[in-house]
Amino acid sequence: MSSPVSRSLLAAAVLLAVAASAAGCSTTAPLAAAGPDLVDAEATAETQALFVNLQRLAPDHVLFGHQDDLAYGVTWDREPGRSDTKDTAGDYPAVYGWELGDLELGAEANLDGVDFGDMQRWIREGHARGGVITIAWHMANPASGGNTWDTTPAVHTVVPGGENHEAFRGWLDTFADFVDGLRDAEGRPIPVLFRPYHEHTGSWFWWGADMTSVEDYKALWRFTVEYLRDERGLHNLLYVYSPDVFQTEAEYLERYPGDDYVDVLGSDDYQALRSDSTISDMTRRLATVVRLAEARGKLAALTETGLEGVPDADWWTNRLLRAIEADPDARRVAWALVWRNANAEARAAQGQSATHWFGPHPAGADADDFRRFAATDFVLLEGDLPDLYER
Ligand code: BMA
Repeated sequence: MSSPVSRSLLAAAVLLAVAASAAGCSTTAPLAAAGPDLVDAEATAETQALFVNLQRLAPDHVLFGHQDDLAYGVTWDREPGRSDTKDTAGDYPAVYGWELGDLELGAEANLDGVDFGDMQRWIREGHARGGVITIAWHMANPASGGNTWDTTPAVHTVVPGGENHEAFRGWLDTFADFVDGLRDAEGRPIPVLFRPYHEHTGSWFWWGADMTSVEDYKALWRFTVEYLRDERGLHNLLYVYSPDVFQTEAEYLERYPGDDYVDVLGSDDYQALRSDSTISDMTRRLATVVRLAEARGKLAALTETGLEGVPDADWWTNRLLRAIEADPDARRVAWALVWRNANAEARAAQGQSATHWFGPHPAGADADDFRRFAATDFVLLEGDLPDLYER
């Protein structure tokens, strides 16, 4: 984290090693600390650093994340530099969630109308300010051509040997090309926490529990990793597993593709924070996820949460923060991401609920409470972050 110091230490170690080998001595000391044990043994230095730094922060902090934060807000759309989080608390979120649904169809904008070129620009901006990028993908149904919520069984058709496998490689290529275009100012690939096939313990997406077998789900996940990493050569991805709510460890792990295929153990949980009486369910689930993750040398995260319209004036401190802080294990989650703040006018024009927001916004009844939440030492917004991309 103290970059100039670690750079000069590394330089000193290199000089010593060079001097030692010039003098004919052998040295057994490693030149730099060993890398973390990631899905991708060739992960870029910045990707490794992100993992290690999130691990360092996790015991004492949670990074606040928000989906589509830079693209639009409750009352605005595509305004340079704008963010409902910043408008409310004076700083951007620490984690930016983005969504790729419809990229696989060759669309210019995602299923929520976010232009993919704009998205790449916002990802570069957030990363340049020191933020963290996570990507989900509400992918269309490859068997029926319907959308992501079309639950026609499809997984068995895209795994190796399936009739849609070749076409599905093409869909993964659209992802690989998009991610390959995510570069920092020096041309280095921007690290991305990739969260595919999420909420698979539920049955509302085509990869959901009732639509596919355990083995086919695992095969889909493993193929995806191997294709992106080994065939497409992407080395800036950390892979995030994120079931929906679960009761037992066995249920959580039922479709887990294996330690070699997952870097972060996540949990999507909207259910528990709807009422005071169920907050402890989230605490219990997070504690379980943290223990499972740490036993494997992995990170844990609250990968999606929120309450539509944030109707409670103390939701941030008295629900979300309380749920995370209530248990010494649960509080070691690395980040917590709330879902998007859909533009109210656009939603109403489409005949959909106009209160589809999950983050803060300045006119919200919860705005003061979000500021209290953001001001704690525990919660980190972007400006609170150390350099996450240097070890
Ligand atoms: C859902 C809703 C949808 C949206 C989808 C993908 O939870 O917000 O309106 O299309 O996520 O972002």
